Amino acid sequence: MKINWERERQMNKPILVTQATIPEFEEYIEEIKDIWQSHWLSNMGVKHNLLEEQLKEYLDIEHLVLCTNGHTALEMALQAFGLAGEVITTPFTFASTTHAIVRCNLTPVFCDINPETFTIDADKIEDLITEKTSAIVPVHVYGNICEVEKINTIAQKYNLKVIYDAAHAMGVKYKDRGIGSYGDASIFSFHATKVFNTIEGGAVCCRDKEIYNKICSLKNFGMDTSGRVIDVGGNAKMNEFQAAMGICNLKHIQENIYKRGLVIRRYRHALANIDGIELPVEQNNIKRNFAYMPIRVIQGKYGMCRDELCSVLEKANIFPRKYFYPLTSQFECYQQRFPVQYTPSALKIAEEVITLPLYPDLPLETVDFICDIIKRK
Ligand code: T4K
Repeated sequence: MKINWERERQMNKPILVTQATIPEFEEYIEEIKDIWQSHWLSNMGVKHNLLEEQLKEYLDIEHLVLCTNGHTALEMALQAFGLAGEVITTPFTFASTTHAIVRCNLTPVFCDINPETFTIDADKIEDLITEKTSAIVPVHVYGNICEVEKINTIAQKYNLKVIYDAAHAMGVKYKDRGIGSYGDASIFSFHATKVFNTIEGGAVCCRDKEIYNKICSLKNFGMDTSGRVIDVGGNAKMNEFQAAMGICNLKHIQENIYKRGLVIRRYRHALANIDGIELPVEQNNIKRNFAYMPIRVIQGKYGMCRDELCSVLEKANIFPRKYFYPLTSQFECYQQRFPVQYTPSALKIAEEVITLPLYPDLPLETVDFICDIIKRK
């Protein structure tokens, strides 16, 4: 396909890593009209409750608690299980995962990742288990699925809880089951940058009714349905405007995932067979959500290193991101706080990875434009 470089240049519009998906303006206005009539803005209102029901069905799970964002969802899930001591997790993730663990007074123990899927390497978990281990917090990073069966077997053997950070995995299914139904609990992020957004937002899914009740209370200052304060909770309630955005966006999610898939297919086609550019594996038995487009830039095989390629793209007004560099285990705020395990695969991949621009309305000719720059090295 012929690239219209000049048009791109004239538009001079930066191409960012993503662009929030929003409904038609009129559609949202229509959805929020009754909020004006009712004056009911928050505290588990009609929109909130409707979205919870819709998401339970869409995600194919029994219990779901909506919250203000994915991060508070994760903190509440960790708190609800009353965990203590050490938690085995991945350093190849967004700050939120490790911060939530540390903010819940737990010690993260970093496990290396599988270099093909970028998720926690399940074969390395057992070596990290001690008498202090209480849980495993794996991440379905980029919407890639962790080895849920192996993780489940380990958790059963050692009596550990498994709480998945499924922030990237909205709508993903594995073996025909909603991904949120694996483990003891999973959290989703509905942030503006995600496959599905409620502006800011998130949810916890869990199997156990008691845990569900506990999270409902934790998100509302620890109050139960009769108003008794039974827990030291906080405020993580999703408001009606967020929920209304979710109701609108949920109507378009399938179409948006389909369009994301077309963008990814275009990238994969254009970037196949370039020395030193590695494309992510496509997992089997998965209904995917096409959340991110990570590539690896292999120094020595490609003409430049990852950071140099980023600079070249930035000069062309294209802004990919280094999700996830540095590893969370390298964060300044954690130094001297707890021992950091050696995770060679994660270290290597964090140095090589770039996530390319991806959103449903990203024009395919812009994808070609980006790939052409990568090909020219
Ligand atoms: N666990 C994992 C594994 C996560 O990745 C995250 C969040 C969480 C937990 C916590 O979930 P939340 O509490 O956030 O619900 C972004 C997102 O803010 C964050 O949600 C996400 N992960 C992380 C991977 O990416 P930044 O700092 O890179 O975002 P920012 O502001 O640079 O935005 C990236 C691009 O998105 C912009 O270049 C343009 C576009 N954008 C952004 C915003 C805010 C829009 O088009 N509209 C917008 O409103 O963290």
